[in-house]
Amino acid sequence: MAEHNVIPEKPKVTTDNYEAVHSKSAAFYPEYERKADLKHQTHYCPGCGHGVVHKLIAEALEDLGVQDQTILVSPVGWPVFAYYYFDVGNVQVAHGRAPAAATGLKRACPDKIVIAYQGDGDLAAIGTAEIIHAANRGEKITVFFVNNAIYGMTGGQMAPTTLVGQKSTTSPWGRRPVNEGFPVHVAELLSSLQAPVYIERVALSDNKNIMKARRAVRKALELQRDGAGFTFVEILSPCPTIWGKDPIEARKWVAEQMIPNFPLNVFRDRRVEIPNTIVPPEKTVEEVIGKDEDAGGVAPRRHHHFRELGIKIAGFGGQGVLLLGQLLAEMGMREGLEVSWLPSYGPEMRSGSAHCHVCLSKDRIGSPLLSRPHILIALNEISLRKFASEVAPGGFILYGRERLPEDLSLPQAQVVCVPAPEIADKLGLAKVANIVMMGALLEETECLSPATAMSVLEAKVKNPTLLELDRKALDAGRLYIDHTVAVGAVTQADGFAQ
Ligand SMILES: Cc1ncc(C[n+]2csc(CCOP(=O)(O)OP(=O)(O)O)c2C)c(N)n1
Ligand code: SF4
Repeated sequence: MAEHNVIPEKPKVTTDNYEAVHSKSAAFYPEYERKADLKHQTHYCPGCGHGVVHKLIAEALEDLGVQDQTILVSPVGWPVFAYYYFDVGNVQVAHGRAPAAATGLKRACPDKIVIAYQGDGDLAAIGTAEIIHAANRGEKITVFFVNNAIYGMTGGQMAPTTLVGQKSTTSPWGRRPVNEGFPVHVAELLSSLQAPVYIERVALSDNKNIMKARRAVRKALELQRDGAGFTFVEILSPCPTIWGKDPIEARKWVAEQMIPNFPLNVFRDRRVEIPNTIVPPEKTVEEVIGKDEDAGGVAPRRHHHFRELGIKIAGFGGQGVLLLGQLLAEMGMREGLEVSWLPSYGPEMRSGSAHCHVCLSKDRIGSPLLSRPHILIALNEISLRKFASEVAPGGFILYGRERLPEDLSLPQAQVVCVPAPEIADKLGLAKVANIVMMGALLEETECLSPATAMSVLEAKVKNPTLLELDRKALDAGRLYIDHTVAVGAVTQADGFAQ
């Protein structure tokens, strides 16, 4: 991203025939990445309001000199393509969640300009809760709400803002209040709240109104730059394609149909002082809630031979995949590391596939999601085949079977096979196979201490018989590595552990 703290002089574009007076805002990328046959066009249809709104925002960012401080949050819907155009920090989020993501970003980085750019399907349907609560908390973000009265991207289903009588694929007879309710007036709804500082509705119906929209966009961003509070601009916007109109008719439809239903207005324009009654805590959390006796105190910090270790554990539901991850994260925490645990599993709790990511780090963790884990613990063959190639070169794979499948070659990683189910069966309880794997992991990699493992198990497992089995399973996993793997009896020719 280029430096833009000072308003740059735009380079003049001159040819033999003309000198360009207007040129593309520097807040846009010089070139938009598009497939070869689409290079001459943007994602948006001719006459679409999104292109105009993009332009208004980009010009405002450039003129205010805040391009380098800006984070644009774009959710599902046409707004999600914004990252192809704006040369700012871009974050894509799930449907409706932009105000929540923007809240987190702004709180973590209060000096940034954080923008949520949302459609009406996104903001006023699936994201209703997020926008209302972000506005109600007075988050210091700016929301640009592009209201085209329809779900554009998915081909024209009814939106909460669809007009009474307006046809859509899901209201083919036209919206009927008795069945589908009345259109939701978001700007009015938000202006019933105390915290917002600026709420305006504008329209892209003609040049005069576009200039008003331009001023509103700027004003919202200026207010955010000056630390004011929650700012919101609703923009009535044409969607010629789904409305089945040409661009000129679509603009007319905004003027003649949308504006009477959604009156243009400044609904809120005042500074709000939200009383800050937060006083710094006088006591530590431990002093307030007491020491967690179950935790057995914090284990002494030990030397770790890694700065950051990403572990992926995979298998099927019922194998203790997620629990193994939780235990490792808890152990890391007790050893003074930053930790994260990110589970992923299907709707079925048993027999469906399940995996989790565990990060252990000496530094703050940027993302709990691991695209290149250092270690894979695969508890079944399906997971091994699915995830082995993700392991970082030089990484380690712990496979919970006696040997690798004949046809599988894993040259990039060290592989150790441990027949955990058989070991657990011999101990008398199949479900401690995950603890056998934990023992093997600790012995082979020395990433965490077995003593910490026992202290965590003692805190979590209340049944003494089960705890004893866990202790045996942990030892069995460690011994297997020491006695069996060390003599090369089970690791595979493909791995370089032998
Ligand atoms: C969780 C989830 N539900 C539904 C969808 C399907 N979906 C994609 S875009 C969209 C509607 C977008 O409409 P709007 O927010 O009005 O934006 P527009 O495309 O009109 O600009 C929907 C429902 C999805 N991607 N994710
Ligand atoms: S379908 Fe509508 S909202 Fe989507 S790009 Fe085309 S005109 Fe714009």
